[in-house]
Amino acid sequence: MSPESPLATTLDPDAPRKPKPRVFSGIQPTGELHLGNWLGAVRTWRAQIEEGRDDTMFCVVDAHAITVPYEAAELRQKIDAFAIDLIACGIDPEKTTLFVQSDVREHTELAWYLAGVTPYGELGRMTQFKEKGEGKDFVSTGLFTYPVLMSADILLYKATIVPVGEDQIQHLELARETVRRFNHRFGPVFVEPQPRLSTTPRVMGLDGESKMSKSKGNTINLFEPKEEFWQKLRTAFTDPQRLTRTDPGRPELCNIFTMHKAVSDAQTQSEVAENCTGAKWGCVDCKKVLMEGFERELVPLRAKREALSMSHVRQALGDGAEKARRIATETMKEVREVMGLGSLAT
Ligand code: AQP
Repeated sequence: MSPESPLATTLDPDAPRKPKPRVFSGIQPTGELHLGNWLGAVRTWRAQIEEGRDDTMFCVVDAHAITVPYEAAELRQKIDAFAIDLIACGIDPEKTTLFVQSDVREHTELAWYLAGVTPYGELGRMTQFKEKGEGKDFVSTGLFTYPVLMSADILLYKATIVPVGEDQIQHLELARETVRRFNHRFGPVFVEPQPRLSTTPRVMGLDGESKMSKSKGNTINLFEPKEEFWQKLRTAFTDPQRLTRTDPGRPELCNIFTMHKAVSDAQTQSEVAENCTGAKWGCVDCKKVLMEGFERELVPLRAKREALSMSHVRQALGDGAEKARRIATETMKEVREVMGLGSLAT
Protein backbone atom coordinates (compact mmCIF):
# COMPACT_ATOMS: atom_id res chain seq x y z
CA MET A 1 0.00 0.00 0.00
CA SER A 2 1.40 3.42 -0.91
CA PRO A 3 1.87 5.97 1.92
CA GLU A 4 -0.62 8.26 0.14
CA SER A 5 -3.42 5.76 0.53
CA PRO A 6 -6.20 7.12 2.74
CA LEU A 7 -6.24 3.74 4.48
CA ALA A 8 -2.66 4.23 5.65
CA THR A 9 -3.80 6.96 8.02
CA THR A 10 -6.84 5.11 9.34
CA LEU A 11 -5.34 1.65 9.84
CA ASP A 12 -2.59 2.13 12.40
CA PRO A 13 -1.52 -1.40 13.47
CA ASP A 14 -0.31 -0.06 16.84
CA ALA A 15 -3.48 1.85 17.64
CA PRO A 16 -5.39 0.33 20.58
CA ARG A 17 -8.39 -1.64 19.35
CA LYS A 18 -11.76 -0.51 20.63
CA PRO A 19 -13.50 -3.53 22.19
CA LYS A 20 -16.58 -4.71 20.30
CA PRO A 21 -19.92 -4.03 21.98
CA ARG A 22 -21.05 -7.14 23.84
CA VAL A 23 -24.39 -8.84 23.30
CA PHE A 24 -25.77 -11.21 25.93
CA SER A 25 -29.02 -13.12 26.23
CA GLY A 26 -30.31 -16.34 27.75
CA ILE A 27 -33.08 -18.89 27.67
CA GLN A 28 -34.48 -21.12 30.41
CA PRO A 29 -34.31 -24.88 29.78
CA THR A 30 -37.96 -25.36 30.69
CA GLY A 31 -40.53 -27.02 28.45
CA GLU A 32 -39.47 -26.92 24.81
CA LEU A 33 -38.23 -24.18 22.53
CA HIS A 34 -41.35 -22.62 21.04
CA LEU A 35 -42.26 -20.19 18.28
CA GLY A 36 -42.39 -17.28 20.75
CA ASN A 37 -38.83 -17.93 21.94
CA TRP A 38 -37.63 -18.29 18.38
CA LEU A 39 -39.39 -15.32 16.80
CA GLY A 40 -38.99 -13.08 19.86
CA ALA A 41 -35.39 -13.88 20.72
CA VAL A 42 -33.39 -16.71 19.14
CA ARG A 43 -33.72 -15.52 15.53
CA THR A 44 -32.46 -12.10 16.63
CA TRP A 45 -29.53 -13.80 18.34
CA ARG A 46 -28.65 -15.54 15.08
CA ALA A 47 -28.90 -12.24 13.21
CA GLN A 48 -26.53 -10.61 15.75
CA ILE A 49 -24.04 -13.42 15.25
CA GLU A 50 -24.31 -13.27 11.46
CA GLU A 51 -23.79 -9.49 11.46
CA GLY A 52 -20.43 -10.19 13.09
CA ARG A 53 -20.13 -6.65 14.48
CA ASP A 54 -20.50 -7.48 18.17
CA ASP A 55 -19.03 -9.92 20.64
CA THR A 56 -21.98 -12.23 21.30
CA MET A 57 -22.67 -14.53 24.26
CA PHE A 58 -25.71 -16.77 24.68
CA CYS A 59 -26.58 -18.83 27.68
CA VAL A 60 -28.86 -21.67 28.77
CA VAL A 61 -29.96 -20.18 32.09
CA ASP A 62 -30.52 -23.32 34.15
CA ALA A 63 -30.26 -21.55 37.52
CA HIS A 64 -33.37 -19.58 36.56
CA ALA A 65 -35.25 -22.81 35.84
CA ILE A 66 -35.01 -23.99 39.48
CA THR A 67 -37.14 -21.09 40.72
CA VAL A 68 -40.26 -23.16 39.96
CA PRO A 69 -40.81 -26.85 40.90
CA TYR A 70 -38.79 -29.19 38.65
CA GLU A 71 -37.24 -32.68 38.38
CA ALA A 72 -33.44 -32.75 38.57
CA ALA A 73 -32.96 -35.57 36.03
CA GLU A 74 -35.30 -33.85 33.61
CA LEU A 75 -33.48 -30.52 33.95
CA ARG A 76 -30.21 -32.17 32.84
CA GLN A 77 -31.91 -33.50 29.73
CA LYS A 78 -33.49 -30.14 29.00
CA ILE A 79 -30.14 -28.35 29.24
CA ASP A 80 -28.75 -30.69 26.56
CA ALA A 81 -31.90 -30.41 24.46
CA PHE A 82 -31.88 -26.61 24.54
CA ALA A 83 -28.18 -26.48 23.65
CA ILE A 84 -28.85 -28.74 20.64
CA ASP A 85 -31.87 -26.69 19.56
CA LEU A 86 -29.97 -23.41 19.84
CA ILE A 87 -27.09 -24.69 17.74
CA ALA A 88 -29.59 -26.00 15.17
CA CYS A 89 -31.11 -22.50 15.10
CA GLY A 90 -27.78 -20.98 14.11
CA ILE A 91 -26.32 -20.16 17.53
CA ASP A 92 -23.08 -21.55 16.18
CA PRO A 93 -20.43 -22.10 18.89
CA GLU A 94 -17.74 -21.52 16.26
CA LYS A 95 -18.96 -17.92 15.93
CA THR A 96 -20.33 -17.11 19.38
CA THR A 97 -19.90 -18.04 23.04
CA LEU A 98 -22.58 -20.56 23.99
CA PHE A 99 -22.59 -21.88 27.54
CA VAL A 100 -24.65 -23.04 30.51
CA GLN A 101 -25.18 -20.52 33.31
CA SER A 102 -24.37 -22.77 36.29
CA ASP A 103 -21.05 -23.76 34.70
CA VAL A 104 -19.93 -20.22 35.53
CA ARG A 105 -20.44 -19.85 39.30
CA GLU A 106 -19.87 -16.12 39.23
CA HIS A 107 -23.47 -15.60 38.04
CA THR A 108 -24.88 -16.60 41.41
CA GLU A 109 -22.11 -14.85 43.32
CA LEU A 110 -22.77 -11.55 41.56
CA ALA A 111 -26.52 -11.98 42.03
CA TRP A 112 -26.05 -12.02 45.80
CA TYR A 113 -23.92 -8.89 45.72
CA LEU A 114 -26.39 -7.09 43.45
CA ALA A 115 -29.19 -8.04 45.83
CA GLY A 116 -27.57 -5.53 48.20
CA VAL A 117 -28.43 -2.67 45.82
CA THR A 118 -31.78 -3.95 44.52
CA PRO A 119 -34.84 -2.50 46.28
CA TYR A 120 -37.25 -5.10 47.66
CA GLY A 121 -40.25 -3.04 46.55
CA GLU A 122 -39.18 -3.10 42.90
CA LEU A 123 -39.02 -6.89 42.85
CA GLY A 124 -42.56 -7.14 44.17
CA ARG A 125 -43.74 -5.08 41.19
CA MET A 126 -42.41 -7.46 38.57
CA THR A 127 -45.25 -8.78 36.38
CA GLN A 128 -43.62 -12.16 35.79
CA PHE A 129 -43.33 -12.77 39.55
CA LYS A 130 -46.97 -11.91 40.06
CA GLU A 131 -48.11 -14.11 37.15
CA LYS A 132 -46.01 -17.14 37.98
CA GLY A 133 -46.65 -16.93 41.72
CA GLU A 134 -50.37 -16.31 41.53
CA GLY A 135 -52.51 -19.03 43.11
CA LYS A 136 -49.52 -21.28 43.89
CA ASP A 137 -49.18 -23.03 47.28
CA PHE A 138 -45.44 -22.64 47.18
CA VAL A 139 -43.67 -19.59 45.79
CA SER A 140 -39.88 -19.74 46.08
CA THR A 141 -37.68 -16.86 47.14
CA GLY A 142 -35.80 -17.57 43.90
CA LEU A 143 -38.85 -16.64 41.84
CA PHE A 144 -38.94 -13.33 43.68
CA THR A 145 -35.23 -12.62 43.19
CA TYR A 146 -35.16 -13.99 39.60
CA PRO A 147 -34.62 -10.50 38.10
CA VAL A 148 -31.53 -9.98 40.31
CA LEU A 149 -29.96 -13.11 38.83
CA MET A 150 -30.91 -11.87 35.37
CA SER A 151 -29.17 -8.56 36.09
CA ALA A 152 -26.10 -10.50 37.20
CA ASP A 153 -26.13 -12.58 33.98
CA ILE A 154 -25.93 -9.43 31.89
CA LEU A 155 -23.67 -7.27 34.06
CA LEU A 156 -21.13 -10.03 34.64
CA TYR A 157 -20.12 -9.63 31.00
CA LYS A 158 -20.75 -5.88 30.87
CA ALA A 159 -23.10 -6.54 27.96
CA THR A 160 -24.64 -3.45 26.41
CA ILE A 161 -27.14 -5.11 24.05
CA VAL A 162 -29.69 -7.66 25.23
CA PRO A 163 -31.95 -9.17 22.55
CA VAL A 164 -35.13 -10.30 24.34
CA GLY A 165 -38.87 -10.59 23.88
CA GLU A 166 -41.16 -7.87 25.19
CA ASP A 167 -41.93 -9.80 28.40
CA GLN A 168 -38.35 -9.28 29.58
CA ILE A 169 -38.30 -5.49 29.14
CA GLN A 170 -39.38 -4.86 32.73
CA HIS A 171 -36.56 -7.04 34.07
CA LEU A 172 -34.10 -5.25 31.84
CA GLU A 173 -35.25 -1.88 33.09
CA LEU A 174 -34.54 -3.13 36.60
CA ALA A 175 -31.05 -4.20 35.50
CA ARG A 176 -30.47 -0.67 34.20
CA GLU A 177 -31.58 0.79 37.48
CA THR A 178 -29.29 -1.63 39.33
CA VAL A 179 -26.36 -0.34 37.28
CA ARG A 180 -27.19 3.24 38.25
CA ARG A 181 -27.48 2.36 41.94
CA PHE A 182 -24.34 0.23 41.98
CA ASN A 183 -22.21 2.77 40.11
CA HIS A 184 -23.48 5.64 42.25
CA ARG A 185 -22.48 3.78 45.39
CA PHE A 186 -19.27 2.03 44.35
CA GLY A 187 -17.98 3.75 41.21
CA PRO A 188 -18.39 3.27 37.45
CA VAL A 189 -18.03 -0.50 37.10
CA PHE A 190 -21.05 -1.40 34.96
CA VAL A 191 -22.67 -0.09 31.79
CA GLU A 192 -26.43 0.22 31.29
CA PRO A 193 -27.65 -2.53 28.97
CA GLN A 194 -30.16 -1.75 26.22
CA PRO A 195 -32.86 -4.16 25.05
CA ARG A 196 -33.09 -5.16 21.40
CA LEU A 197 -36.49 -6.30 20.22
CA SER A 198 -37.32 -8.37 17.16
CA THR A 199 -40.10 -7.46 14.71
CA THR A 200 -42.25 -9.98 16.64
CA PRO A 201 -41.49 -9.17 20.28
CA ARG A 202 -44.72 -10.65 21.61
CA VAL A 203 -46.09 -13.80 20.01
CA MET A 204 -49.46 -14.72 21.45
CA GLY A 205 -50.28 -18.26 22.54
CA LEU A 206 -52.61 -20.59 20.67
CA ASP A 207 -55.41 -19.59 23.05
CA GLY A 208 -55.04 -15.93 22.07
CA GLU A 209 -55.34 -14.97 25.73
CA SER A 210 -51.75 -14.53 26.81
CA LYS A 211 -48.27 -14.61 25.35
CA MET A 212 -47.01 -17.94 24.09
CA SER A 213 -45.32 -19.42 27.12
CA LYS A 214 -43.84 -22.81 28.01
CA SER A 215 -45.51 -22.79 31.40
CA LYS A 216 -48.94 -22.00 29.96
CA GLY A 217 -49.11 -24.96 27.58
CA ASN A 218 -50.25 -22.70 24.72
CA THR A 219 -47.23 -23.20 22.48
CA ILE A 220 -46.25 -24.53 19.09
CA ASN A 221 -42.84 -26.01 19.64
CA LEU A 222 -40.27 -25.21 17.01
CA PHE A 223 -39.22 -28.78 16.38
CA GLU A 224 -42.62 -30.46 16.49
CA PRO A 225 -43.14 -32.88 13.62
CA LYS A 226 -44.58 -31.02 10.62
CA GLU A 227 -48.07 -32.56 10.87
CA GLU A 228 -48.46 -31.72 14.59
CA PHE A 229 -47.10 -28.24 13.95
CA TRP A 230 -49.73 -27.71 11.27
CA GLN A 231 -52.57 -29.13 13.35
CA LYS A 232 -51.77 -26.62 16.11
CA LEU A 233 -51.31 -23.72 13.73
CA ARG A 234 -54.56 -24.57 11.95
CA THR A 235 -56.55 -24.18 15.19
CA ALA A 236 -54.65 -21.11 16.46
CA PHE A 237 -56.62 -18.09 17.59
CA THR A 238 -57.02 -15.26 15.04
CA ASP A 239 -58.89 -11.93 14.97
CA PRO A 240 -61.85 -12.46 17.38
CA GLN A 241 -64.07 -10.29 15.17
CA ARG A 242 -63.72 -12.71 12.24
CA LEU A 243 -66.44 -15.16 13.08
CA THR A 244 -67.22 -16.24 9.53
CA ARG A 245 -65.23 -16.20 6.33
CA THR A 246 -67.21 -13.24 5.01
CA ASP A 247 -66.23 -11.01 7.99
CA PRO A 248 -63.37 -8.68 7.02
CA GLY A 249 -60.30 -9.33 9.16
CA ARG A 250 -57.93 -6.94 10.95
CA PRO A 251 -54.38 -8.13 10.25
CA GLU A 252 -52.87 -5.68 12.72
CA LEU A 253 -54.76 -7.46 15.52
CA CYS A 254 -54.14 -11.00 14.32
CA ASN A 255 -51.39 -13.20 15.77
CA ILE A 256 -51.13 -15.07 12.46
CA PHE A 257 -50.30 -11.83 10.65
CA THR A 258 -47.72 -11.01 13.36
CA MET A 259 -46.00 -14.28 12.47
CA HIS A 260 -46.26 -13.53 8.73
CA LYS A 261 -44.20 -10.42 9.43
CA ALA A 262 -41.40 -12.66 10.61
CA VAL A 263 -41.35 -15.40 7.99
CA SER A 264 -43.10 -14.09 4.85
CA ASP A 265 -41.65 -11.65 2.34
CA ALA A 266 -43.11 -8.15 1.86
CA GLN A 267 -45.14 -9.15 -1.18
CA THR A 268 -46.73 -12.13 0.59
CA GLN A 269 -47.49 -9.97 3.62
CA SER A 270 -49.38 -7.41 1.54
CA GLU A 271 -51.21 -10.18 -0.33
CA VAL A 272 -52.24 -11.75 3.00
CA ALA A 273 -53.33 -8.39 4.42
CA GLU A 274 -55.37 -7.54 1.33
CA ASN A 275 -57.14 -10.90 1.18
CA CYS A 276 -57.83 -10.82 4.92
CA THR A 277 -59.24 -7.29 5.07
CA GLY A 278 -61.23 -7.94 1.86
CA ALA A 279 -62.60 -11.22 3.32
CA LYS A 280 -61.37 -13.00 0.20
CA TRP A 281 -59.41 -15.57 2.15
CA GLY A 282 -60.43 -17.46 5.25
CA CYS A 283 -58.08 -17.73 8.23
CA VAL A 284 -57.01 -21.24 7.20
CA ASP A 285 -55.84 -19.84 3.84
CA CYS A 286 -53.63 -17.31 5.64
CA LYS A 287 -52.35 -20.09 7.88
CA LYS A 288 -51.48 -22.32 4.92
CA VAL A 289 -49.31 -19.56 3.47
CA LEU A 290 -47.76 -19.01 6.88
CA MET A 291 -46.99 -22.72 7.16
CA GLU A 292 -45.10 -22.51 3.86
CA GLY A 293 -43.03 -19.68 5.30
CA PHE A 294 -42.26 -21.68 8.44
CA GLU A 295 -41.34 -24.75 6.42
CA ARG A 296 -38.86 -22.75 4.33
CA GLU A 297 -37.08 -21.74 7.51
CA LEU A 298 -37.51 -24.90 9.54
CA VAL A 299 -36.48 -27.61 7.06
CA PRO A 300 -32.76 -26.68 7.23
CA LEU A 301 -32.93 -26.26 11.02
CA ARG A 302 -34.44 -29.74 11.44
CA ALA A 303 -31.71 -31.23 9.23
CA LYS A 304 -28.99 -29.49 11.23
CA ARG A 305 -30.51 -30.70 14.50
CA GLU A 306 -30.56 -34.29 13.24
CA ALA A 307 -26.90 -34.10 12.29
CA LEU A 308 -25.63 -32.78 15.65
CA SER A 309 -23.80 -35.14 17.99
CA MET A 310 -23.99 -34.77 21.76
CA SER A 311 -20.21 -35.04 22.11
CA HIS A 312 -19.79 -32.05 19.78
CA VAL A 313 -22.37 -30.08 21.76
CA ARG A 314 -20.74 -30.87 25.11
CA GLN A 315 -17.33 -29.87 23.80
CA ALA A 316 -18.81 -26.58 22.58
CA LEU A 317 -20.48 -25.88 25.94
CA GLY A 318 -17.23 -26.63 27.77
CA ASP A 319 -15.28 -24.24 25.55
CA GLY A 320 -18.00 -21.61 25.90
CA ALA A 321 -18.00 -21.85 29.70
CA GLU A 322 -14.23 -21.51 29.80
CA LYS A 323 -14.36 -18.35 27.70
CA ALA A 324 -17.21 -16.91 29.77
CA ARG A 325 -15.38 -17.72 33.02
CA ARG A 326 -12.36 -15.69 31.93
CA ILE A 327 -14.50 -12.57 31.51
CA ALA A 328 -16.51 -13.29 34.66
CA THR A 329 -13.36 -13.67 36.77
CA GLU A 330 -12.14 -10.25 35.71
CA THR A 331 -15.46 -8.57 36.48
CA MET A 332 -15.70 -10.21 39.88
CA LYS A 333 -12.19 -9.07 40.85
CA GLU A 334 -13.30 -5.54 40.14
CA VAL A 335 -16.62 -5.97 41.97
CA ARG A 336 -15.07 -7.47 45.12
CA GLU A 337 -12.48 -4.72 45.13
CA VAL A 338 -14.92 -1.80 44.90
CA MET A 339 -17.36 -3.41 47.33
CA GLY A 340 -14.64 -4.03 49.93
CA LEU A 341 -15.23 -7.79 49.99
CA GLY A 342 -12.81 -10.60 50.88
CA SER A 343 -9.47 -10.76 52.62
CA LEU A 344 -7.38 -12.62 50.05
CA ALA A 345 -5.65 -11.23 46.98
CA THR A 346 -7.55 -12.50 43.94
N1 AQP B 1 -44.40 -15.31 23.44
C1 AQP B 1 -43.22 -14.75 23.26
N2 AQP B 1 -43.06 -13.81 22.30
C2 AQP B 1 -41.85 -13.22 22.08
N3 AQP B 1 -40.74 -13.53 22.80
C3 AQP B 1 -40.85 -14.46 23.78
N4 AQP B 1 -39.96 -14.98 24.65
C4 AQP B 1 -40.60 -15.89 25.44
N5 AQP B 1 -41.89 -15.97 25.09
C5 AQP B 1 -42.09 -15.10 24.06
C6 AQP B 1 -38.55 -14.61 24.71
O1 AQP B 1 -37.77 -15.80 24.63
C7 AQP B 1 -36.57 -15.62 25.37
C8 AQP B 1 -36.34 -16.80 26.26
O2 AQP B 1 -37.38 -16.85 27.23
P1 AQP B 1 -37.27 -17.76 28.53
O3 AQP B 1 -37.62 -19.15 28.19
O4 AQP B 1 -35.97 -17.63 29.16
O5 AQP B 1 -38.29 -17.14 29.52
P2 AQP B 1 -39.75 -16.68 29.34
O6 AQP B 1 -39.79 -15.32 28.74
O7 AQP B 1 -40.39 -16.81 30.68
O8 AQP B 1 -40.36 -17.72 28.31
P3 AQP B 1 -41.56 -18.66 28.54
O9 AQP B 1 -41.80 -19.49 27.34
O10 AQP B 1 -42.70 -17.88 29.03
O11 AQP B 1 -40.99 -19.65 29.66
P4 AQP B 1 -41.59 -20.06 31.05
O12 AQP B 1 -43.03 -20.39 30.80
O13 AQP B 1 -40.78 -21.24 31.49
O14 AQP B 1 -41.41 -18.88 31.92
C9 AQP B 1 -36.73 -14.30 26.16
O15 AQP B 1 -35.99 -13.29 25.54
C10 AQP B 1 -38.21 -14.03 26.08
O16 AQP B 1 -38.49 -12.64 26.13
